[in-house]
Amino acid sequence: MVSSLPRLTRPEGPRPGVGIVHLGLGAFFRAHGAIYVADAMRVSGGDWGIVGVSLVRPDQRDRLAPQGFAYTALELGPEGETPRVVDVIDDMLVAREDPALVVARMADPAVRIVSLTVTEKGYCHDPATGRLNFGHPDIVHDLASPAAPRSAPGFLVAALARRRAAGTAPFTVLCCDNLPENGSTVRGVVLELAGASDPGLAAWIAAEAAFPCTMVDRIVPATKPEDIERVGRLTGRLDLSPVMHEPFRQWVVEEHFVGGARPDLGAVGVQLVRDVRGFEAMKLRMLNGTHSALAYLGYLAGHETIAATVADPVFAAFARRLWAAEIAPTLVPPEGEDLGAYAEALLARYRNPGIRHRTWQIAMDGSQKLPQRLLGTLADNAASGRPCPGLMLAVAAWMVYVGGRDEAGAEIDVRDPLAARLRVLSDGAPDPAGKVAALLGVAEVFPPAFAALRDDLASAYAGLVAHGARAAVEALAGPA
Ligand code: CS2
Repeated sequence: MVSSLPRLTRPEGPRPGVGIVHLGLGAFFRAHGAIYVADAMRVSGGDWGIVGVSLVRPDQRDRLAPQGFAYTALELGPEGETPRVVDVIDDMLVAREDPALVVARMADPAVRIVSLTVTEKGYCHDPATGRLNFGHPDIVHDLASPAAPRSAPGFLVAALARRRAAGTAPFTVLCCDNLPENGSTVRGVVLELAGASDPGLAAWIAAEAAFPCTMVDRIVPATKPEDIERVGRLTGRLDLSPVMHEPFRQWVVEEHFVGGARPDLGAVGVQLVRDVRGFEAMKLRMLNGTHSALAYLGYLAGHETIAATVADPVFAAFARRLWAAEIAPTLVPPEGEDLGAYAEALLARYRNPGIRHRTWQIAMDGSQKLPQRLLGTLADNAASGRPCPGLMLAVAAWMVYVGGRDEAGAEIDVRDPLAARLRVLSDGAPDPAGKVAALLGVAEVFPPAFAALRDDLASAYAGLVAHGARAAVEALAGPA
């Protein structure tokens, strides 16, 4: 038992000033952006300490506060594990407890960047169109109580309004979520929300603030109780909030910051570019697209993790088929990238036995993820007349998954903001064709043109139900 070990404490040493507020301080940012920022300060200095914010729950703050907000990042490589203590988090706030304090910290002139990992659903937008959902309960709330917001867009607007009133320059909004053209998407929702109450504020934000697009990449599974044990045994310290990550990391950022103010990210391997779109499309479609495909199909076939899924040669062959025949043909590789090599590197990353990334975790929030991961690729293939049975099978697997029963008839714990509605639609239809038609009617997810794919999706769905996910994958990918 590691609970008797001394608690991890913050290492002694000079403490940089705070320059960043991060909304949604979860495992991913702590294993990715925070480490880059720590590295950049180590190389080039600067006051880029981070105030982390949890929007709703206090548990992360409660685990980190007794450790002085320091935590262990454990790199899990095929050849072993390497721990490192990260001490770049200066403080952590829980927005639901004191929203005004969060707005005040974001409005501090010393803060030059507000970064975000609030997950796809945290932007309260409509995933099919990218527009703000004015019917979202948190947006309704934030329009009524703008000084005590609940949503991430609400906090951004409240803090930018405060800065404008105080004559302070806006901050750079650095979105680190897997959204298409993430900076532009967040800019759009912020301008819509600001414009609804104060068009002058929206015009000021549009003219003065910066919303660089970014591509973020590192596989960081949710921390599990056994990870706390593992880190304790390895380091001799009790850390209640370590993060587990693979060795690989990539961050491509559009070079567009208010006043040019940012940590020296270029010195530590961040690619600062003029246009992120090619990198982003490659990553969202090649990595996240196959992640989601393997998550739904792998889950239905009874696999707990991505590594277990691709250990089955039928699934590895299926991923390769998706990359080569259905995803890569829709992409223009960014300069310096070779899509074939990128795909092989992804498969090696998925196989990393140290990373226990649950299919169930990746399957979460599919309604928010499908458009940028699978549906855009599918639409591009359809427009070029290229058949894409693998992508069809993946979307059909999502449809089976949100129906809430696995192949053994057991209940699936579907986590998705639309879960209840999706279940009602699925349960209300008698057969695969009816279920597919009903789900294709969810306009937040599927553009109207997808109605034309109904028959193909229905036969993929019927195949999954009749033969099971593994057999359906094998039928496409060839025998193991
Ligand atoms: C995953 C991503 O959970 C998911 O949906 O596909 O978190 C993925 O691990 C990262 O985007 C990798 O960079």
